Amino acid sequence: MRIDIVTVFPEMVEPVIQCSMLARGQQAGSLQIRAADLRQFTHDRHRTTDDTPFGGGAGMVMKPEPFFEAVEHLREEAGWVPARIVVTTPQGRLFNQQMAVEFAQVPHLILLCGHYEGIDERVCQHLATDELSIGDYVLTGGELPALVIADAVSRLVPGVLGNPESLQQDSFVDGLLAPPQYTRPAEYRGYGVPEVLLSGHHANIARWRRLQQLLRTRERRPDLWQKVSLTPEDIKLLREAEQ
Ligand code: 6SD
Repeated sequence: MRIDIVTVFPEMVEPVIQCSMLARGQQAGSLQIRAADLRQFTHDRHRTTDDTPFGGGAGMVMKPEPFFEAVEHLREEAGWVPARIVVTTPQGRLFNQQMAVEFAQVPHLILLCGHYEGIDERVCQHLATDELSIGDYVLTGGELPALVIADAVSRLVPGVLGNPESLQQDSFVDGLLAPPQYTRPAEYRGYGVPEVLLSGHHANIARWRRLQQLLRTRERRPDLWQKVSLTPEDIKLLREAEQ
């Protein structure tokens, strides 16, 4: 899979994509992530990427032409394979794990980063396939949301994570939060570890973990809990826990 992050601040994005899991996926060859400098797709002496808003108002708006030309260049370079072209904005649909799974199946993901007051609406309407938000708060630009999306998608690309089984335990995979985890020492500063995890009884451990997922999701995320479909076994686990 190829991921391009189009930005006026490539130096903000590059260190992140050379680090951690993202670097590993790239070494493994299953993933190619790059920062593309939006200014390379300008044609004037000052390499202008923004201009004043039509209709007046404070701040500047990012011009459409460099984005259109950048996407054309990157898609041509990638051989016009199927692509999703994402603009990150607080006005977008809320990004979630299901979208990450969907994007990980597409060979080319292009993330367009806005700045200032935002991007000319024609980019959003006629170039982007998706407008996404990573949460209800306002950032100074699209680089951090683009990196968040790139990270969430990358770890789902086969060959990026060391242990693909761990994906099954992720929060949100079955609409539930993940259970708590513990490691050695079994007692630290007087704080213990739930006995069942030390028992070696795999069926009991699985049941305990499932119950923790149910309890945490109900307690912490009523929005997710509303959508969970409980199995008869889940109902039994919860009933037993309540007694
Ligand atoms: C002006 C941007 C691009 C400014 C953003 C996205 C989310 N979820 N919060 N803030 C954002 C994206 C802000 O360029």
